[in-house]
Amino acid sequence: MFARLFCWIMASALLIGAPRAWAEDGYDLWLRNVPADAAAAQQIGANARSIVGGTSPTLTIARQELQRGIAGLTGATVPLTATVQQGAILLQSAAQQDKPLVPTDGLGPDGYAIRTMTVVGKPVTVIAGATDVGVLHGAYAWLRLARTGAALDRIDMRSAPRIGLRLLNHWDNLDGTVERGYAGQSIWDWWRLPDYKGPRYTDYARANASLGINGTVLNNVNAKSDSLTAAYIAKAAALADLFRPYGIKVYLSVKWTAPMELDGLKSADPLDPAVAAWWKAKADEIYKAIPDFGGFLVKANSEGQPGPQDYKRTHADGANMLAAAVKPHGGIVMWRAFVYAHDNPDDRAKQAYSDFKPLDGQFADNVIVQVKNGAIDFQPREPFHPLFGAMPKTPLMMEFQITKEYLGQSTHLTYLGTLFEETLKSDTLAKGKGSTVAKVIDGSLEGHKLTGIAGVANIGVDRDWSGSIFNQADWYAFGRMAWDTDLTAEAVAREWAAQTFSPDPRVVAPIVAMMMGSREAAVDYMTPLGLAHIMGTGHHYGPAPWVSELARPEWNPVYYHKADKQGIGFDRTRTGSNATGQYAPALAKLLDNPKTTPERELLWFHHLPWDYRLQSGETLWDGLIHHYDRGVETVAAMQRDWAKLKPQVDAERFAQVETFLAIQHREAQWWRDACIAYFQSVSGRPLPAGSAAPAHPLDWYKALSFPYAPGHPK
Ligand code: GCV
Repeated sequence: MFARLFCWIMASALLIGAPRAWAEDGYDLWLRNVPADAAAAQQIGANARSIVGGTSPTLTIARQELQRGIAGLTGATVPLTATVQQGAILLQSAAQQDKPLVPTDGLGPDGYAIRTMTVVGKPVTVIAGATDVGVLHGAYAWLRLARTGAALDRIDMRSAPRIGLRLLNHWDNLDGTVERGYAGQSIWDWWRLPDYKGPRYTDYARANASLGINGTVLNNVNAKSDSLTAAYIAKAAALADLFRPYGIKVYLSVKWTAPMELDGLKSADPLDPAVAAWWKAKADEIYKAIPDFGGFLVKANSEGQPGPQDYKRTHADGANMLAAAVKPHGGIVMWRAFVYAHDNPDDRAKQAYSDFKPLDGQFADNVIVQVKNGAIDFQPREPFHPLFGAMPKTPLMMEFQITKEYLGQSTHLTYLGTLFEETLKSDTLAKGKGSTVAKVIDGSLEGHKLTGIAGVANIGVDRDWSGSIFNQADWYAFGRMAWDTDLTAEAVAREWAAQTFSPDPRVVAPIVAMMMGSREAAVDYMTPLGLAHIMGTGHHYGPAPWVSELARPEWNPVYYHKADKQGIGFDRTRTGSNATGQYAPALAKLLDNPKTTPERELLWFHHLPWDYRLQSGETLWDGLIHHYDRGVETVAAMQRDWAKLKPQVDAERFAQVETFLAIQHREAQWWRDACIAYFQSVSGRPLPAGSAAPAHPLDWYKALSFPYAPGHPK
């Protein structure tokens, strides 16, 4: 045993600082179990000599994860023992213990405690939870410590999520395509389910459970009724069975007109008793197949989807009718607030608030309203959505987009942890200072018990799951920050880089630095200073600020930037569209004045002359150009920083990132040049000294077309 361990340590020592001899394709995500360096392997081994644990399906998974992880890190096989030995790991679920060794009160159903302590005179590590799933989360947390090189001999930690629902939303279609998906086809092989359950499903559950994600909405919010047929319910049930031991529930998006499409009902009016009875029977049928089914997600009266407003009913009427159907089974309804109507002339950024704010207090207690982080649509940067803090009587859940529809899709390195952190820490001022968005969604601001956060998944059948190695970090960051909204993007990036590449600080530090500046770089080369929605039509790939001829005003980029000879920006102040008036008065007052508006959101709220002076003293025009320049330069710097990491990163992943950074640099330049060419055509201004002219005339950029761009719903 010791001889084997010694050989392993020697072998892994030789590998330190050298590229790995075998291929890394990203499949293992942050759960890579590769040899730790000698000192780390030794301390892992010393604190994990055996495992004492239960035999439930979930505790078995916890034990197997530990065994697999420790074997990968140290080369040692860790036995399951009945008695406590020195250096053992004890898995303790209060649900299965008369006298838990570690108190589990306050941990809730998902939380865990890990403590180094003495049991029957022997130093051991106890991983405890109030439930088996809590223990599983604790096992993953212990492995995270081990993989990141943390000390394992003096652990005393407790961790429980404040947000109850931590879900992925898949925009996966039944035909295998993924709306806004950039990582290949859907991982759900609907055709061969429920019979064939490939290994990816289990690995998907492992990855999510390792972050504490506890639910998944399987199908696109632009839903097909077919997902509610008996055949598809059976397929969803097969997935639910696989995910259950990992603490992950299954949810479905539903199409409002399903009763008409599937069973020929005359209407989908939520106040029609026949419609309510249909949904009740459908819910009963689903719960028979999936007893712990989570509930429904609904996109209604939005972008052409049907909904209760088609019958002159409100969103609350619709949500409450569905809520009544799932309530006897303990289910919930997540009703999306992403609405804007093609016939509403008001500022698009105001429309969700206008529809939903008057409904505050009218939703059933098992309804939660799901609100995107910003009021338009997952832009590189948006101010937080004005509904946060504005509906005190209604639980609101966050919807982030992990897939990067607007942030470079599969190739750009644009770490979203900073976007998540910026939004969660935004202060709504709804109940005075400190009324952060995080406190709205964790329920603490208004005392709500039903709480949630969703991320639109970036997962597909690509071998690396997310279309690029660095896109995995966005899935990781979503899960970790959903679990603990206090985590900083930097801390999460550090964890991720250590587990995904190496805990060696010479690797972690430069990678984290690249990640931390990356989203701001994308904002700079795409939509600086609060600009938004100036990308290509439909596929949303690349720049197109000139588009002005689409049927509805709010489909056109020119609607969003309003650039002309005199200036640029959308006047959303009191004297403009008055979107500022949807924020708490103290905040609205700040946002009404360009001098007290955060400069990063300047043109979101204000239309300003090109000569307006920025905080730097330069004109708005010059500042805009400099932001574009800076964005491109930052990507070039990322390329240089990555090149230096070649000796420390395996060849396969190094090459992927190197190639994608080259694409990103080319596309950043394209964004910069196309936007400058266009804005210069309207402003008529010269470029500031030192800024290069765009590589091509404006018409060249306008002529580009991308008929087969991925992720675009046809
Ligand atoms: C699922 C944006 C996207 C759509 C998406 C929609 C939504 O408009 O471009 O693809 O549809 O948001 O969130 O419902």
